[in-house]
Amino acid sequence: TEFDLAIRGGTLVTATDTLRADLGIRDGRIAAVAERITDAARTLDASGLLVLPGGIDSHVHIAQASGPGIVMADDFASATRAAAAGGNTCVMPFALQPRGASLREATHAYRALAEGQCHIDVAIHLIVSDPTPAVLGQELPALIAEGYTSFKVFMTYDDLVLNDRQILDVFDVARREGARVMVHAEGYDTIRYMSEKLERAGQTAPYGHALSRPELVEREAAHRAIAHAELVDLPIVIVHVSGEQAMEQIAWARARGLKIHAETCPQYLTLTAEDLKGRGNPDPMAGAKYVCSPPPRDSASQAAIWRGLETGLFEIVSSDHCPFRYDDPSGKLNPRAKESFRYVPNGIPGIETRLPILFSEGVSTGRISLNRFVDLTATNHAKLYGLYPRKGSIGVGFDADLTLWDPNRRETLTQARLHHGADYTPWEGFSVTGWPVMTIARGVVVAEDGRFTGAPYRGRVIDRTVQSAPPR
Ligand code: DUC
Ligand code: ZN
Ligand code: ZN
Ligand code: ZN
Repeated sequence: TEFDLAIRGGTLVTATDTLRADLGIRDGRIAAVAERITDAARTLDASGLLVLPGGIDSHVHIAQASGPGIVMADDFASATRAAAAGGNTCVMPFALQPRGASLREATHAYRALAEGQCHIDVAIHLIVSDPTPAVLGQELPALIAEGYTSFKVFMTYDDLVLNDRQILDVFDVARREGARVMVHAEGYDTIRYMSEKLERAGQTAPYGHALSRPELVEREAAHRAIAHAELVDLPIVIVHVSGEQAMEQIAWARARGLKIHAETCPQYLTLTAEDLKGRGNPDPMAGAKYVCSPPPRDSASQAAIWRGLETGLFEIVSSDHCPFRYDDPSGKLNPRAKESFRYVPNGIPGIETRLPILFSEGVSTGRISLNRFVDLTATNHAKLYGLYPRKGSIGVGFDADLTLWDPNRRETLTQARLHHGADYTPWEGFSVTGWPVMTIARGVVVAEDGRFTGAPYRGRVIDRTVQSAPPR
């Protein structure tokens, strides 16, 4: 037989085209796109279904430390299982450099956690928290050359924040070495000022988190990051943009001819700051389950984010999956979380729900096209982070990373059906139209009907090369 697998009768969707064709898969890659493919060891009938490039989630946190004693509630096995069930074929988590530690050693230790434990492919970003001369001069350039071609910097958090000079120095290395930089744009000092003021006034409940980080905190940091990027002449990605004020900065920068990329997340389309009040749940900590940074805003912000998706201001939608457990007697949740919003770990789970939410709220409602959906959830991720043209689209030579999607299937999101390590979903009871009915990772079925199929760990840790990073 010519092919290992044929996918027949489906409608192929890429970022640019929608067409009726069969796919022939050989050795984990797409070997043929043709009107009719017959000579295959196994055939899948995709009639009535969309055949999409598998989702790429380029912003997820897996097995990452989050402050003293707090670790995220997913390891590579559970996170990639959840990702696959949600229609994804590649995720990009972060190797975090703890302050005072070697970035190289932290990265290699993190990679060791991933090797042999992934159900789908993984590509690893770095987080630079301590740009010492050795990190700037040797470790970071060496790691970039080794295949870790993207990294994130933070403008807030006690144990992650870089000052302006450090940001400039790190940007400078990225420019010289051809790496992609992601920026968490929220101002450290503005947040501290607001947090202390709220605490003095006794506003310590989870909702205080939203009050402590008003939109201007994000706007100011976005502007500062953009100015630093202009000074160094480096394109950057501003991640998890939550509202109109940061969007205005990005639009302003682009009008000046600067290359500023932008990401948003489903939480900024579907949640609001009001959710941090706990949705009527009498448990005073119920709102903690919606604490993420930046915080979700209001319905006007949601509308602005939708406009940004329609106009192309946003190029990618990621989950920013950041899972914690709340009913946890073992104390992984910092016991001080009850004391103040300041100690509630920041982040919400979403690796498994990103695609259904964006499809349902975006495509099924007619706000964005199918092709735009594919661009926002797969193609642009691959292009921005050096996975293209190996991943991110459908065509001869691409990895056979595919999601068969039923655009009409109606489902209700619920924790009981999810595979992630968190013990809740912020979207409990959320109805969606459109569902991943099969996920195929390098030619092998890894999830069916929103359920992980139990295949062995075939996911690889992918090294990238700066040459395969896109032109600016
Ligand atoms: N930033 C992230 O990117 N993820 C979770 C928490 C945060 O602040
Ligand atoms: Zn190495
Ligand atoms: Zn962030
Ligand atoms: Zn994140």
